[in-house]
Amino acid sequence: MTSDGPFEVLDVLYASRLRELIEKYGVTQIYHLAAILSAKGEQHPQQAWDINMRGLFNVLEMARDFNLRLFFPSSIAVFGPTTPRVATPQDTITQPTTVYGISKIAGENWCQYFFLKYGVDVRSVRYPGIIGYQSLPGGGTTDYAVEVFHEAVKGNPYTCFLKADMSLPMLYMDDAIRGTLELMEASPSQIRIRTSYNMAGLSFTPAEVTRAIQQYVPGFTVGYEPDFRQQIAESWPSSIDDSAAREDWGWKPVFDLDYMTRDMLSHLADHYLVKLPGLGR
Ligand code: VAH
Repeated sequence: MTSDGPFEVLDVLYASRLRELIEKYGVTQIYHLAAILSAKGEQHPQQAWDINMRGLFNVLEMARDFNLRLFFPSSIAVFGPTTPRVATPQDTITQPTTVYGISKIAGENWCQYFFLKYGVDVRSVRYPGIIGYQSLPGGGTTDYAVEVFHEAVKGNPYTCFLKADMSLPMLYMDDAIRGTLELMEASPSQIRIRTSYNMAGLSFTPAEVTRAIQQYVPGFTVGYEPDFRQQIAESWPSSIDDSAAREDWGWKPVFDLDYMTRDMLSHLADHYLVKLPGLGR
């Protein structure tokens, strides 16, 4: 038991255990966040496909059997090199070139199938890169945008695995959580799209987030050594049109680059017990 309620460790591929826990706790909603992300998925393609798809099938079947409301996180990784990169539309070409992206576009269509065929109330957004201080990143192409803050607060230089001018769509964790809850609390009649909604917060490059940090951590430096993740990032959009989410269920981000930077640095300074005079702490 945690301060927020019951806590169980579950392998999402273990369907019978998932069913037991749903019955044990009288679960009414599932936020299905378990998946292998883009970079890790390219290193273990079969495992990524298996976990991302079998895990989704398990929660979709449970949502059907128990009439649960289900959240499925898709990603801007469903877009590929043939997708318009600027202000990527809600309805456009989706030819992803990563296993992760392929699993997410397949997942979107399975979610729509379960809605149309069985009436399962499954809802989804295409998350950009999500940035938060609550945990370290794990296997994504946008991980640099979290790692860079940790190194800045610890007083270390950072070596970025993407090019300095690689612009990607991002979203601060506070906005991501609030927006996801707003989607899940919306009336079913508001949810016009049952594959997945485009969702965006802010776009920036490694150079831009570095400059934002240097406003508060003078002397912080970043070097660039692009690796295989640069090619993944180049296949994704640089900005997203999320007007459908704004019109249908009132989505609106709050955090811009400076606000996010101050919030990240402030929380990480507390975490590492570090003083940041530039931040007035
Ligand atoms: C990744 N953070 O980098 C995830 C996300 C759009 C990126 O899906 O794989």
